[in-house]
Amino acid sequence: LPTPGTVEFKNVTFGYPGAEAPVLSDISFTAKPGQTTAIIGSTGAGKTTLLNLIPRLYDATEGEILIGGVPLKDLGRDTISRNISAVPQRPYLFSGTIASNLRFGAQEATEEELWEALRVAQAEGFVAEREGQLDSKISQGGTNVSGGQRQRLCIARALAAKPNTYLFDDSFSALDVNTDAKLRAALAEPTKDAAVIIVAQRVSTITGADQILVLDHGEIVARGTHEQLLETSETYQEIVAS
Ligand code: DCP
Ligand code: MG
Repeated sequence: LPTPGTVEFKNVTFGYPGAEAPVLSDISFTAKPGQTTAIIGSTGAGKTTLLNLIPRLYDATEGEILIGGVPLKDLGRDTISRNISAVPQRPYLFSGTIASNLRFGAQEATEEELWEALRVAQAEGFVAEREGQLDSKISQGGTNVSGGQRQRLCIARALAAKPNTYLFDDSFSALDVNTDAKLRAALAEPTKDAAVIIVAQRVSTITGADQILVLDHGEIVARGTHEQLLETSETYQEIVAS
C-alpha cells in the first residue's frame, strides 16, 4: 500500500447535483497520520457529506482532496478502498456470518485478527456469547443484533481491514458514555499510525482530539483543540453547553 494517509482538503466546495447552494464551502484542513481530527456541528451542517468526499462517494465541485500528497482522482478506486475504512452513520451488516461481515475488506484476516478487532470494538463479549460465535448468522441489514452491537461490529470490520485512514461518522453516539470511553481508549493502539477523522455529537467523545473542526452551514467556523475552542469559539461553547 502507498502513502501514510495524510488527508488534505484544499479549498473544497461541494454542492449536490441539481442543488442551488453548496453544502460545503471552501473547506481546508489537514488530517495527519497518528492524529485524530474531529468534526462537530449541528445536524445538516455537512459533516457526513464532508466524510463522503474522501472515499469519493461524490467528487468536490471545486478545490482538491489529496491523500499522502496524491490527488484522489489519481489514486484509483481500489487503492482508495484498501486504504480507507469508513464506518457510516447508519452502519450496514449484510446477510451472512459475523466472520464474513468482518472480512468485508479484509479477506485475509485470521480468526485471531477478527477477535482482536472485536476486542478493540468492545464487541468481543456479545459475539463470544452467541451460539456459533464468529460463525453465527447475521440477517440482512443486521436486524438480529441491536443498533449498538451493529455499530460496534462495523467498527470491528473497519479495524480488521487495517487501513491507514479511518472515518467514523457518528460511530460512538449510540454507545453509553462508558463504552464510548473504553472503545476510544482501545482504538489508540491499532490506529496510532493512521489518520483518524471522527464526526461526533458528544463533545466528550472528542475532547482529546488533536484538532477539532467546528462546522456550521458547510463552513469551518472555528478550529483548534478543545481547550482552545472553549476560549475562542462561541459556536463551540454553545455545543458544549447544549
Ligand atoms: N443533503 C442533500 N442530499 C444528500 C445528502 C444531504 O441535499 N444526498 C443535504 C442535507 C443537508 C446538507 O446536505 O442540508 C448536509 O447534510 P449532511 O448529511 O452532510 O449533514 P450532517 O451529517 O452534518 O447532519 P447529521 O448531524 O444530521 O448527520
Ligand atoms: Mg451526518
